[in-house]
Amino acid sequence: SSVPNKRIGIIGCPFSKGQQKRGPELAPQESLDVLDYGDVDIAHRKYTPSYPRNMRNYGQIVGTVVNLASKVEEILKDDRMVVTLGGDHSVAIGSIGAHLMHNKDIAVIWVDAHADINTSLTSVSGNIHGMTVAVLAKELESYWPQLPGMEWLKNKLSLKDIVYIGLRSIDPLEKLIMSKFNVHAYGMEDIDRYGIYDIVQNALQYVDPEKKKSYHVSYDIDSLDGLEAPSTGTRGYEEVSISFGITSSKLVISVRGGLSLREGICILEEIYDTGRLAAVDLVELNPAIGSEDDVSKTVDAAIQILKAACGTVRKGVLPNDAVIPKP
Ligand code: EXY
Ligand code: MN
Ligand code: MN
Ligand code: MN
Repeated sequence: SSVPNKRIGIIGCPFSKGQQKRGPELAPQESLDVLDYGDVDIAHRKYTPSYPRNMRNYGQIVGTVVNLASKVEEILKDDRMVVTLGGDHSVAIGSIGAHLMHNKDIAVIWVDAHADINTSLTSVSGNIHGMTVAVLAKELESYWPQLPGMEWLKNKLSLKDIVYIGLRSIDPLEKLIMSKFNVHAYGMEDIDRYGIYDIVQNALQYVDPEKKKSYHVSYDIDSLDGLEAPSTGTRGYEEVSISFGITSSKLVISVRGGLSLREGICILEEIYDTGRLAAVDLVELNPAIGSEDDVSKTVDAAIQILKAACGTVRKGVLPNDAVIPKP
């Protein structure tokens, strides 16, 4: 049986979304060796004069993910599991890009309400966090215009090496891309049908049948139900038409029915158990959204997820060399 990596490196990539918690509370056991690599420098200036269309804040993002990528590579070279604390989901361009530079043979488990697989030409919002997978994808290269500043991303991710868990809000053109390239995905309905444990086992079997890849879990906190993790910007959105007599209007509503925290924890526990979890992103936690209670609930949820990623066993572990005290 493989020995899981107990050495961890944490890196913060706050972008403009505010602060995130990190530190000793993430260390589930005393035997964990957690090293804080600090925060990534956020690029503020425009990176390039040829700014691609429909990609908001491109200059800042392209500059920041390069900085993040070099830190992530450094941590992987130090033989530590990398924990990247976002920031929004565009940070995964840097963390997964770096993981691919370090090891071409990776498998990405993308846990999210969303597929984040829009190109700049399919995106309705122009938000790059909804394009991360498409930026990384080898098969989608010809669907993008020139992306200046992304040349460092030489080893691209094959869409065969990613599997989604927890989808519940997909744009029509994202669905088209996923179907054209046969992207493997488990939506909430699949979890309802088979249960989270079997879904995770199936996902890993699909993405890594030979059990040899280095795993990257990109965990978007909006995969959790809004009741479990309210402080996030995109809890899954859906446009609905409502009509009152002769007037009708369109309304954007938040999509209910996400993962329970227990399902989220189970995903990370099972992936940790493989002994091949090399990198985790925890993204889209936004402390500027909701009440103080909402924020602490969401932070708590994120910590439980990260503890599972670091090998916490909910039913406890036997201490070394201990005896039950007698009077
Ligand atoms: N598909 C929508 C878009 O492209 O704007 C919503 C994306 C939300 C992305 C969040 C991070 O997961
Ligand atoms: Mn996402
Ligand atoms: Mn999302
Ligand atoms: Mn287990």
